[in-house]
Amino acid sequence: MSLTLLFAAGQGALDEYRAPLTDALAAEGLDATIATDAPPGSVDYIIYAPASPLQDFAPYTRTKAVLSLWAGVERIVSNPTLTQPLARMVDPSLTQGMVEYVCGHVLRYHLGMDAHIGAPPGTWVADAPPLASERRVGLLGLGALGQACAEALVALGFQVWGWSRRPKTLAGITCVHGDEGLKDILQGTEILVTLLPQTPRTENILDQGNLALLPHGARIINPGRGTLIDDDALLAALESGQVGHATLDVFRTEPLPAAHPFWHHPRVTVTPHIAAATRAASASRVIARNIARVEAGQPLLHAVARDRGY
Ligand code: NDP
Ligand code: OXD
Repeated sequence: MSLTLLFAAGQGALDEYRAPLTDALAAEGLDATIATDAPPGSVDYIIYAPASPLQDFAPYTRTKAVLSLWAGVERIVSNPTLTQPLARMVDPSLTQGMVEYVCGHVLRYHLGMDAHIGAPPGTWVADAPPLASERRVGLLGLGALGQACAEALVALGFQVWGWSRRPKTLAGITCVHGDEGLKDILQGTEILVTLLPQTPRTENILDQGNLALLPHGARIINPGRGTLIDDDALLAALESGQVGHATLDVFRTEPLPAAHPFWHHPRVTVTPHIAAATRAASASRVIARNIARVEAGQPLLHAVARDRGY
């Protein structure tokens, strides 16, 4: 039986996906038609990205799952018309991209690279950085991405702490959770990486009070979501020196508006939501595998828990 897949990921997105998705479906032995428009009652699966105008999922009565091309699902998870199971993107290439972004920016801070890159000719300050084993890096979020980053940072020799909602035990990582755990991790963290999802409970988690818990001059890297940080509190903490520098990849409004103070702040690096892209070839394999599982009566992988919001 042939399946109908609705590719709802925004104008032109299917151009990039058609060939890899066709190959991935064939490799799973699936016969499917991929369309950007189809009668709702005929659609077996929806492949979704937030650029799609699709908002009303109610007419898709036959649809067995909505498969997100994004890891973060905050723009779809609370849609009241969505009653179908929702899977988010967990993909080795996306994870690898995030590991490279996080390790690169952690090493920039750890090694104090800016001091040398920006130094006037003739500057000779032989101030060697500490070893990674003398530096504590903290991750808020120990999910698919946070955990992979934590493991890579452990492999580089850092003292790694991680904070999650539920308790965890991970080799080489000091894992904490809950309100007390948040305090503990913030108090000792010189370089903080935020890899939490956007949910009502994570909004403004880095507010004035929590930023004040960090050691003076701490660095922040946020590839998670813009809402995790109270922008005004961060700007104040940068002014006072409480936060030494911030690298921000995600923002409340994207693209970051031209007038936003982050663009011009000397102690902020803005990257344009490029920490980890979803790559068509590997994402297509993830999607096809998940469809094959559902067709075989197996549980959907990477299912989003609606009540948790991630
Ligand atoms: P996961 O769902 O795998 O992990 C989320 C982590 O956050 C889990 O460890 C979870 O805890 C923790 N968490 C969630 N809510 C809370 C809370 N209230 N208190 C404490 N911990 C909490 O997500 P991923 O690792 O795959 O992705 C993380 C985020 O990264 C995405 O949601 C997205 O926003 C962002 N992202 C950004 C990209 C970019 O290019 N900038 C690319 C891809 C993703 P627990 O383990 O206990 O459930
Ligand atoms: C994602 C992202 O969630 O790119 O996949 O931010």
